[in-house]
Amino acid sequence: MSDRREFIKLGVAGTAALVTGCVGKDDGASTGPKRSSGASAKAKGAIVLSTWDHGMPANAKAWSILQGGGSVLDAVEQGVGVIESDLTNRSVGLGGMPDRDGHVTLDACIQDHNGRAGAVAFVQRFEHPVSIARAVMERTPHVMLVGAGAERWALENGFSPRDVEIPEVRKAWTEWLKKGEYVPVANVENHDTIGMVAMDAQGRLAGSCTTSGMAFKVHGRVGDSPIIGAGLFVDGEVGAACATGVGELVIRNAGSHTVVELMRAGWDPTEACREAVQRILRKLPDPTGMQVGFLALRKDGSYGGWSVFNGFNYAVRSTDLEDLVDSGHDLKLP
Ligand code: SD4
Repeated sequence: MSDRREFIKLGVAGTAALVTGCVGKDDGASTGPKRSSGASAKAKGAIVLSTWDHGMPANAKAWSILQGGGSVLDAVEQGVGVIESDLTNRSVGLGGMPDRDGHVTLDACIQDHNGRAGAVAFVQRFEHPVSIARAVMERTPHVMLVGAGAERWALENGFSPRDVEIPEVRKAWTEWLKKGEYVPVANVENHDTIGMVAMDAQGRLAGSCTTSGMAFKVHGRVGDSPIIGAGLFVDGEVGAACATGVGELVIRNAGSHTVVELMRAGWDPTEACREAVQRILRKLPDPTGMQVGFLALRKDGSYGGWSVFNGFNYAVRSTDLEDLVDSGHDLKLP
């Protein structure tokens, strides 16, 4: 496990030193629309962005759909679907880390150019929660279904459950049970929740987000990832944003919606992500282990990301670029 996911837990004292000693890549200020050192880039035409390095294969799939004339909604659904199907991924899909009762519970959402949205939360035994989310959007008058009701609806609507037993995950859970302590951790490597935002050549936007959530969470806990406005927000007039990291912080600050609204007010995508991060930090007495990263795409093709700590990266695919980019950050891990 530890070779795939390397968590760094900061001591409280260590973090306090970082907060005072190393805030910000440029001037260390914590308020206002500052020019960030990680400036936004701009793509011409279609573009796909997704969180972490598993965003690379996800983007490749999404891009092939766009190139083949598929819709941007198909692209964001099937792009993240590649990662949901990867059973070696410990934070997305059925290969994810379980909650404290040993159950892998999944959250996902999707939103289109016109603001239509679908979501599922706290679902078990389905390989593609993002596809159920899309079906909720397209086949019901609702936005979100959760738990047993979502599972029953999925069964009734043609989704088949899949039972997966991964000894390595079982072992990690039984190890965890020895102490049974839940500590949010900042994942500084990668392989975390996947959020994807994309735009086709006609300027139509869509986004998706899917996760198994925080490892060893309380059974029933739902994070930001399936919450429209928190883990994802798409507004066809403005742009799209998605989030990764400690979901509670993202929900409390309506993270992705905040980023999009800042872009609507004229903020550059990177600066909008940074301001959303700083709003979280301003209310957080101790940021120990509290990684959050935002990724944003504006309708004019400009894009950027920002995170609390270093270590967050995102994958970019456009006509002339296929790359993994380190986001700017406010706090530095030792
Ligand atoms: C959650 N935001 O469930 C997700 C987890 C995550 O990086 O993104 N971790 O809170």
